[in-house]
Amino acid sequence: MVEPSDAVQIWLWIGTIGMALGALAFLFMAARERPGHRWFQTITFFIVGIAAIAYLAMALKQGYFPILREGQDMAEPFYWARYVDWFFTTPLLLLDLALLAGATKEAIVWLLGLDVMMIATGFFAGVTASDVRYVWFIVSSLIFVWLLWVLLSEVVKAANQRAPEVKAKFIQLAVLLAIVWTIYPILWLLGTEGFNVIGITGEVATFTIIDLIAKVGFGFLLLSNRKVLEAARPTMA
Ligand code: RET
Repeated sequence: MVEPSDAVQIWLWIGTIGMALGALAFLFMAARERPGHRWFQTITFFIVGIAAIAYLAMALKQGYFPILREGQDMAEPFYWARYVDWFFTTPLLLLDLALLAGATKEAIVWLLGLDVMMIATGFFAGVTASDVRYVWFIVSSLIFVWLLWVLLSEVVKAANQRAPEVKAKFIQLAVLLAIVWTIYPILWLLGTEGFNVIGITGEVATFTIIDLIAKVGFGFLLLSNRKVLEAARPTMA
């Protein structure tokens, strides 16, 4: 690896533009609502806004360093900027979902705490050159399973108390999240962090697509129905 290839760069620019357009759309949606009535629009704006920054850094050939991993014969870029993005944005995605469900504050702390632990251990997996990275991968994956369990038990229980249209929106988004998020560890294993079956271009391309679905797609689905958002509005302020 000398420099990221043109194909990698194109995907990173697609990610940057996609996230930036999403951020603009959600900012606009937030601006249309009264203060105190735009929690979901605001949280979702920050999710894609932060991702746009991470993608811009990567597209500008920043936020990575080359790493030669055990079992591979060539150094590959390790994009640490992704993990900074995920560290802040995955808790916000879960917060969106937990507020929609009307989860207890305690359940929210569990969900976000587990998520932060999953990303931190995932970062150690990615940054480690030796096969010790698979130890971190397993730890992170176990925390991920725990997180999904909290989401599908505790948080679903709260959502069951909601009005039918809020509950239906929650189920739709929770299913999308559970499916799309499960692709991340699989892609990690297939990509350069793991066994490098698909190569860096395949990895960056697939990450871009699933990141856009997990953030912009999720955001539009969540924000598309204002009646649902108003019914689920947190009453903190
Ligand atoms: C890693 C590798 C270690 C094992 C596991 C992972 C899970 C990552 C996830 C990331 C989700 C990212 C999202 C980004 C949106 O743009 C760190 C890949 C379990 C679930 C939703």
